[in-house]
Amino acid sequence: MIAFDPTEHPHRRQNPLTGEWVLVSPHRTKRPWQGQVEKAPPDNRPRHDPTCYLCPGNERAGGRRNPDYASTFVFDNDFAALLPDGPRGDVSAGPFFQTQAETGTCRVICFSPRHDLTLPEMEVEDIRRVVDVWADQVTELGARPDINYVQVFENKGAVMGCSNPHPHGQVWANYSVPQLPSQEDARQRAYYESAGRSLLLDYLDAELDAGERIGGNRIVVENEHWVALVPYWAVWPFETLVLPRRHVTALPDLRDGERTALAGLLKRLLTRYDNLFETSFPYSMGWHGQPTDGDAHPHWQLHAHYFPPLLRSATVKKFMVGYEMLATPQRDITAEQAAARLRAVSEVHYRAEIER
Ligand code: H2U
Ligand code: ZN
Repeated sequence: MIAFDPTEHPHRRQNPLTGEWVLVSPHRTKRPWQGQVEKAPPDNRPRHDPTCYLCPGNERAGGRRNPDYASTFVFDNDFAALLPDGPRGDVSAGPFFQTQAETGTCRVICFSPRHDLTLPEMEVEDIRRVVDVWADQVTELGARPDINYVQVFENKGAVMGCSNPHPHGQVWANYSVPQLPSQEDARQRAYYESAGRSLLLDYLDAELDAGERIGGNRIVVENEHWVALVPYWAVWPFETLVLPRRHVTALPDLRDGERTALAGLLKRLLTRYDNLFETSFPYSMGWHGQPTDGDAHPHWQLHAHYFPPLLRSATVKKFMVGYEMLATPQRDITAEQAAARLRAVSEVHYRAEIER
C-alpha cells in the first residue's frame, strides 16, 4: 500500500472559519497544462459614458442625478434590498415558519469618476480613497443602534451578475448579523476561548513560517502590513484571503500607513488577477470584520475574501453545481498551484503593457 500524499491523492480540507470541507482532487491536474489562454474581446470603454447611471453628472435609473464627483461617490441604493426605519418584529410560528423583521440600509460606492478604469488600473492614492470610504461607511452606519453588521462588498464582471462596468462596490448594513459573518464569529470566538489567540493570526503565522507550512507556498503578495494568500481551504480556483499582519477587528481601526499599504497590496493582487488570463478578472469580494453591536470582539480578525469564478481562461469558469450543490465543493488545481500561478504573472497590468 502506498503512503497518502496530498499533492497526488484526493483529500478533503477544512475551512476553520466556517467548518465546511472542500474536496481536492490534485490527480486530475496531472495531465499536462495545455497553456491555452483564450483572450476576451478588447475592452474599449470611454472615460465617460452618457448612458451609464454611475458616471458623474448622469441621471440614475431611479431618476436622481449624480453630482459631478471627482473621486469617490456614495449614494443610497435606488432599489435597496433593505429598508431603514421599519418595525421590529418576530412572528415565527413553530419550527417551520421562522420569520423576523429585517431592516437596514443599502448603498452604492463609485470608486472613480472614470468609467473606463477598474481598481488595478487606478493610482494607489485613488485606491487609498476607496479604502477610506469603506472604513468611513462602517464607522457611520455601524454607529446606528439599528445596525449590527456592515457588509462592504464588490461584485465585478458580467459573469458575477454585475450590472455595470463602471468601477463600483456596495455596502449593505442591517440589524441581524448575516449568516457567514455569524458563522465566522462563532468559530473565531471558540478558537480564541481555547487558544487565547486569534484564529486568523495563528493561521497567518503558520503560512508565513516556511517550515510549518503544509503542502507548499500559498502566499501571493505581501508588504509591511498585509498578506494576500490562497487559503489552504480555498474553494474557488483562484480564491484569496487578504489579512492585516496586526490584530485589527474592523476596517475603521486601520491606521494611516496600513490603509496606504492596503491600497498598494490590492493594486498588485488585482493586477496579477487581470494578467492571469489577460482579462478584467471577475470576482465577488467583501470585507469581514467584527459586528457593530457595540460589544468588544477581540476574537475577530479583519479580512477580505476574493472569490473569482474563472478556472482555465477568460471564458472558462468554474461552476458550483452538481456535487457542489448536493454534497461539498470540489476543486482540481490545489491552493498551492493556484498561488504559484498568481505569483508567476507580472505586476505590470497587461493593458498598460499594451500601451507602452
Ligand atoms: P452591482 O454591484 O451588482 O452591479 O449592483 C449595482 C447596484 O446599483 C444594484 O444594487 C443599484 C442597483 O440596485 N442601482 C441604483 O441604485 N441606481 C441605479 O440607477 C442603477 C443601479
Ligand atoms: Zn460610468
